[in-house]
Amino acid sequence: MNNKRVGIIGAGPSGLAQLRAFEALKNKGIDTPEIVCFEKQSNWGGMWNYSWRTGVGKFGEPVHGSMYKYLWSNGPKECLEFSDYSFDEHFKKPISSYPPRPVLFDYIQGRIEKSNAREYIRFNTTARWVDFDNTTEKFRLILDDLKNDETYTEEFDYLIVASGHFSTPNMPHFDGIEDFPGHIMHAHDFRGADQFKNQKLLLIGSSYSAEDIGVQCYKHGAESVTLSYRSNPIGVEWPEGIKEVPLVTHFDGSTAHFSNGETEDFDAVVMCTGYKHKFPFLPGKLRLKTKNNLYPDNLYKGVFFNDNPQLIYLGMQDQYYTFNMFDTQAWVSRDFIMGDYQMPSKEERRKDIDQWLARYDQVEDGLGDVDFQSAYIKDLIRLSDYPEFNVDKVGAMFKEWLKDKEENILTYRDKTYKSVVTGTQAVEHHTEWMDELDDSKERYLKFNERVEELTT
Ligand code: FAD
Ligand code: NA7
Repeated sequence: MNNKRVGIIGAGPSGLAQLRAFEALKNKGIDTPEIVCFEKQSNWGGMWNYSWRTGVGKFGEPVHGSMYKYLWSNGPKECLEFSDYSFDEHFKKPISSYPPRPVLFDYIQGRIEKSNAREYIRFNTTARWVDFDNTTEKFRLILDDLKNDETYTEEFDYLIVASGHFSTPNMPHFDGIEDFPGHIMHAHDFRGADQFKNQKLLLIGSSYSAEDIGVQCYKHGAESVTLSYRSNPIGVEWPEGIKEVPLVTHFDGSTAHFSNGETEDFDAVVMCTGYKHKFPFLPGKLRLKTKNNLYPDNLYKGVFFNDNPQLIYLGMQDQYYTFNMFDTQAWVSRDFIMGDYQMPSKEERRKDIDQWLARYDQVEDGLGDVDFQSAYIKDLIRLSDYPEFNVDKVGAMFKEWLKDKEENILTYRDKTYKSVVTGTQAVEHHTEWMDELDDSKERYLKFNERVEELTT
């Protein structure tokens, strides 16, 4: 009888991957520890569980969600496919390579609904505080049952932090912004382009959020979109109506001044300036302190906290790979907890981390990023029995995707890719992405039925 207890904070894709990893063992008849997952929202799915709310949720907790209406996958779905649950198994027919958010949410739920995982999740429960007792070698969690307004404590042998890191806005200040008369928000609070129709929009930042929110607002009728970058522009050929300029120096009323001397008037500003890794429930000595990058320091194999490997972080890297990376992490973590993976000494772990950091230091561009994260995934796959998938082929798809975006930022989502799990070639969505204004699952799937009719 396994009498260990494992606590998981968060039931997003990472936390669900951990539940699934243990479920896979249970299905083989293996005795697993008691697992409890705490989720502050009322449903699972993390970011993919869309919330119309901004600010605080119904129990006064900070809203976790940063996703918005009309969000379509920003990379080919073939690059994130679970290797133990294919898109074919879920949808029973080929679909396109860039589905909208509700379709990916449905896919995530499909796998987890096959198990009893819901039983292990305590929804509407916030992890409020954690400490570690060096004598008992257990974590003590202080938890808030939000619905019943009760606080209680539980002990665990292992703690999995799967609370995400795209939720707490990084919000810089620019001189004069306090007098800007229009709307100012962070991407975290963006819920869709509707409100920016016919507006002149300034987006600060030059990464995924700036690119995607900018293109969405253009697609849904903003008058103009200006992206202001700090280090490097996104640098693609933008259509008329979108442009990139260097960083804002200051605001004067509704006028933004840029470092190249240009000025322009705007109706609204969206800060697409990224997020902070924030763990308000962890004391400093247990807290991961990192910027958003592909190899956060102090995490052995990208998951085990080096000062105390009983503390495991999932999904803390910047992400090319997502769902399949969380899986490979969760499987290795599970094997450690089960005693099937021998943890090297702290010094050896440090050496391994340093090697990865040195390697990451050599990476120069997006293509290098892809190679780096692919190598990381391969390293993890080697360590567990997560069903193998062709990481080299997925890496090649990511590189194609980078090229597609460079060629045409408005049409890259019309491309199709081939699954490395099933060999299925994705079908084209019959409406081009730029003309598709409805992101509902119903329309998306109906639509694919039509494609099937047309091809049979
Ligand atoms: P999250 O999904 O953030 O889940 C963390 C969970 O932890 C949440 O449910 C939260 O409520 C819970 N939680 C947090 N704190 C506590 C606490 N104290 N107590 C209890 N529960 C807590 N990835 C893609 O693959 N494709 C995309 O197209 C894509 N688009 C994205 C667009 C946006 C705007 C953002 C922000 C991210 C996008 N991502 C995309 C990346 C996305 O972060 C991952 O796909 C995935 O959701 C990460 O999973 P996670 O479980 O690590 O974190
Ligand atoms: P990212 O990818 O972390 O990018 C943050 C961007 O914000 C990046 O371009 C930064 O520029 C910029 N930034 C950060 N601070 C500032 C300040 N002070 N001034 C100007 N610009 C700044 O976050 P995203 O939100 O784009 O993407 C996060 C996830 O959401 C991603 O995984 C997607 O799937 C969706 P820098 O290059 O550092 O100069």
